Amino acid sequence: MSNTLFITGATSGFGEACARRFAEAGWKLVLTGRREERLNALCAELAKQTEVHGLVLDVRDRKAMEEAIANLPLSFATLRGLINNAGLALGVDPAPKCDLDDWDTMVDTNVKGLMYSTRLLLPRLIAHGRGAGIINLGSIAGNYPYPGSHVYGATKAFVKQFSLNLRCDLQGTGVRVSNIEPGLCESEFSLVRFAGDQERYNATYAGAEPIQPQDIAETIFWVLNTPAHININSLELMPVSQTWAGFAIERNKA
Ligand code: NDP
Ligand code: 8X3
Repeated sequence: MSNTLFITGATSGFGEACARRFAEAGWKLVLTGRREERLNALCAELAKQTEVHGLVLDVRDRKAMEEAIANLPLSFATLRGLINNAGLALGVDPAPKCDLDDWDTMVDTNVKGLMYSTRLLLPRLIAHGRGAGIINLGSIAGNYPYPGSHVYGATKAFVKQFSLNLRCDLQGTGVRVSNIEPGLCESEFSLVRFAGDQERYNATYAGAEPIQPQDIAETIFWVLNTPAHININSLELMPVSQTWAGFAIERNKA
């Protein structure tokens, strides 16, 4: 059976780096994202190495997802891998100052979008069977609290539990499920989070030697290529420069 991979959010960051890494190894690819120009350019470039199918898709649009997946070309009928990568954080303001629309967007993308792609693609992964795998992009934000993480961190806690629960239901199918939980990584993620503010982006990564998208792609490539009898349940990674802050204590002024 051929090695075919479906990636949500392949137009930048981890998704794009994964597309390049797996194309290099000859995997056939289905790549998705909302930014059509970028997606087309990437597909055209990678088509020189492997078979690629691009889908301009918003993972929040359940109907569009259903239609696009139902109409995948026959040569992508079975999947060895699904990388549920499309996701975002919006803002770091404290909860009382947040815009409810931003909270909706994070839940709709990180939770519901991931739910849609998983459910719709499960039959194709099960059809591949032994050796297939779902890679979910969780985060350290799903493991540890920090100020301004509120709904973003909660969506990643969903990803963590959903990944574990899925494993139970997939027992006997051979399909593996892994939750990749990165810390500080340099990508457009922070431009999106800070609404395009380049100075805040620069300050976030300055002097921190953050993880790069290629590092995540290499990790995911390893996870999907471990022997078929092994399931990496979760893999948390941080740059060496990043550790944990202490507990916050508010003290009486008197
Ligand atoms: P990027 O912003 O570089 O990439 C995000 C990708 O998701 C883009 O391709 C974007 O494509 C796609 N996307 C966003 N919203 C939608 C949508 N509604 N429908 C379809 N695609 C969408 O960020 P990263 O590569 O860094 O992040 C990838 C994942 O990793 C996210 O889930 C993020 O939460 C997680 N993560 C990131 C960390 C980091 O520090 N960077 C650390 C831990 C986890 P387009 O805009 O074209 O639709
Ligand atoms: C992204 C990592 O620490 O900014 O998920 O939440 S963090």
